[in-house]
Amino acid sequence: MAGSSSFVVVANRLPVDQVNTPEGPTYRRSPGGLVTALQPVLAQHKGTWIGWTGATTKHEDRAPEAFELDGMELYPVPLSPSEMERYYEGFSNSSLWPLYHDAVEQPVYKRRWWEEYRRVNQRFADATAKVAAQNATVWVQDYQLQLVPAMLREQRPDLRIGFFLHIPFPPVELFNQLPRRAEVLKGLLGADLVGFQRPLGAHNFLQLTRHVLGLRPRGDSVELPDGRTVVAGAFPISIDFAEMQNLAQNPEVIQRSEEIRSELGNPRSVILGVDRLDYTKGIERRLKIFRELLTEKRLTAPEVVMVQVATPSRERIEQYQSLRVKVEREVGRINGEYGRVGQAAVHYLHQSYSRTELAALYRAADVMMVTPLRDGMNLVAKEYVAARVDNAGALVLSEFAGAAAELRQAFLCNPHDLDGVKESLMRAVTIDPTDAARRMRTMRRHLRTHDVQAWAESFLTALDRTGRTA
Ligand code: GDG
Repeated sequence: MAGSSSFVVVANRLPVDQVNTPEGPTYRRSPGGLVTALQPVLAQHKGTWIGWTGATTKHEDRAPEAFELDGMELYPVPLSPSEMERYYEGFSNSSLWPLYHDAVEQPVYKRRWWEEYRRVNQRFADATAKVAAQNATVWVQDYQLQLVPAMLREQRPDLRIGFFLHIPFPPVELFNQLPRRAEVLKGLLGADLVGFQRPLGAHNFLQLTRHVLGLRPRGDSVELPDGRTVVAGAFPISIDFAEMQNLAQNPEVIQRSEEIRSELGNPRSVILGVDRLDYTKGIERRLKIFRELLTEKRLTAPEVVMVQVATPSRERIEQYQSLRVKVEREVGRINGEYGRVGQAAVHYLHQSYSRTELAALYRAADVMMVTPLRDGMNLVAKEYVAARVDNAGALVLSEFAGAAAELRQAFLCNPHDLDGVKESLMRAVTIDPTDAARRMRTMRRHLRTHDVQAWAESFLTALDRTGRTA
């Protein structure tokens, strides 16, 4: 039986943070570009967002009731601690995440993880089938839910289904490692439109339908044996540009950014990194580069200092624990060799910050280093540009981040080539203000129109079109 929502978003997480009060848990909207872009669409269409609240519940417990927030209906899907371990930490983040990021860390495959991934995907699909109205539009998000489109279509062929992958989609040679590769591809092919960050992702996907399933993709689509056509395309995600720009113009944020510089000892240059503590982000190499430049005396501390915010992430997974040890060892080494009493060379912060503090940090940074080994898009790079309302600052950006395709005026570099990154960083540190302003202005002009609202609109328009031409 159909439900009543004509627009449904399905994502691993609901856009909320749980706040525990004496009366029990309540939810507060979490900051994020995705919810900013989708909230107006959801509010307008009596829409529902289906996802996990972020707190595991024992099997026997029921999921919290659906609730309303800012005009959106939020529909919680329960996850038990062992499902969390196998579906989320296991198959999603220890198999798929490293594999899809060029296997920069060795993916781990375990059969019981797959079983749980399938079961949890089925639960999300069942919930969606229940709440979606007849002929509704459903938008499934990201690698944790790749089986949902086909599971949903089986129950509800009337729906128009879109899928968007936030992370890279690997080439044939890598994807072929995946023990359940055919099932994953068939899962995605349940959608009418499969969206990727970059055209290469769409290309890899279409090639795989040929190599693994023997289909014959043509142009940007592939026809299935049942006669249905699935379209693949690139929809580079972006940020809420206006939100970051407004934050950065706020007098309190400006004052805070001045305070940060003075707390750092008023250095000539502040180099900033802001990342989830993840091995795809290239944090360790970035620190090594800074150390080498200090050793070679091309940079000297504390005239130049580095601030590295490494937001805690996936802390129960072993590879993340060992990354933390390696990063912290490197920070200790740099400060041991190049710091002074009361004057660190690297300020390392394994903490999560508010949006206002992030905006103040962006404004305080002369150089922003975004040097992932592989990244679907990288929103931090775009946020830095949006925050530079003063047209100052310079961005060093990895060619392996999706954002590099758009932010061409950044100092682009290959994060595997340490000497190349060093050159880019030195050019950014010593940039002439007129050149910096020219580059920043061009990047800002691009992002002003290519924001997250435009992204959602372009995906949903394309999804709508697939229904008409089919
Ligand atoms: C995945 C893909 C793709 C970070 N620290 C704090 C904080 N953040 C915010 C940033 C930014 C977001 O988290 C991180 O987004 P990224 O895009 O940089 O990276 P992933 O988390 O890996 O995201 C990526 C993205 O999905 C979207 O499709 O771009 O390629 O890997 O917005 O500002 N926010 C707050 N405190 C922090 O300490 N409040």
